[in-house]
Amino acid sequence: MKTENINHEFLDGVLDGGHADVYYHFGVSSEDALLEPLRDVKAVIMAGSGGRIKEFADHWSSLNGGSEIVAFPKEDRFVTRYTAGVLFASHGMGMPSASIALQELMRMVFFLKRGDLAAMDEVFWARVGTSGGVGLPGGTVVVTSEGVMADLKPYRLLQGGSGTYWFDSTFPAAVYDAIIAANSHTDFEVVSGKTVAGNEFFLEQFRLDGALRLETEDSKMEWLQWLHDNGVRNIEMEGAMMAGYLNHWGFPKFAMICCTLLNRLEGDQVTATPEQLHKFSEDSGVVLFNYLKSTLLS
Ligand code: R2B
Ligand code: URA
Repeated sequence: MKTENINHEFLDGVLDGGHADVYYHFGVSSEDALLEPLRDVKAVIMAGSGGRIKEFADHWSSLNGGSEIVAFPKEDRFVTRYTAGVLFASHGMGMPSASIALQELMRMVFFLKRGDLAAMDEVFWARVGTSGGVGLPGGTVVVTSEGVMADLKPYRLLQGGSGTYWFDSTFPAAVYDAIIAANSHTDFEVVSGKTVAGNEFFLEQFRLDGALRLETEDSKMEWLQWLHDNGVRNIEMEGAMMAGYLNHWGFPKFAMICCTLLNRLEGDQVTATPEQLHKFSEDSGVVLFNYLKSTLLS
């Protein structure tokens, strides 16, 4: 961990009982007894939708002999479940929403591990989601090697008035290699590659089917081809920020696993059937659980 990047000014007071930490968007605080069983957390798994979180927790519980599932009471922002060492939490859509979830979860992990940096080093983080493929057919699963923004540069935020905060939004190679190795026998393709995180589903992903249309067929195809030539394999909306923040604190183990819903070189609209979409989404879960089984159950 990079202790110099952890907000000790605020967080150390939580450990020594000086003040509580209120994880407002999750509806819990560091003083809630509900968090006590979570001290043993080994992995934090995030996904966009609350429904997936409930399914993931149910599945992980069944793989762990029907382990008890702890549900956080507040569900109007994020849905959260904990079972058998894994905390599952939804993050909504886009980096503004997901950054709220991630920052509160990072604080929660700091509290749960009592600020023990070696214990925090052991925690695995992942986002499992959907994406648009770049040169890949719908149904491929991409394990991200590097998160970039729409200009192929790393994640950054405005530093109002004075410039820009830059983040390292690469993903640890040992982890994405291990995830791919744990999934060598699937009936679908699992590949690694760079992933663009767009701040917009339509405009920053160069779609022509939004209410607003700022690109042409030519400029869209030129952008997509440029992404492809530079090793981008899919486009989603959270990964670059997540890698940037997790790297900032120095977590060594994290990943993003996304199924592709369509090949953006062939279109903009998501026209897969509900059955196909269900299978695509299930497959990204299969990739996650094959890895979790290989690391946490063996
Ligand atoms: C993938 O899918 C969502 C948009 O449909 C967004 O959260 C993302 O990253
Ligand atoms: N999610 C995205 O952000 N983009 C897509 O094209 C599909 C899913």
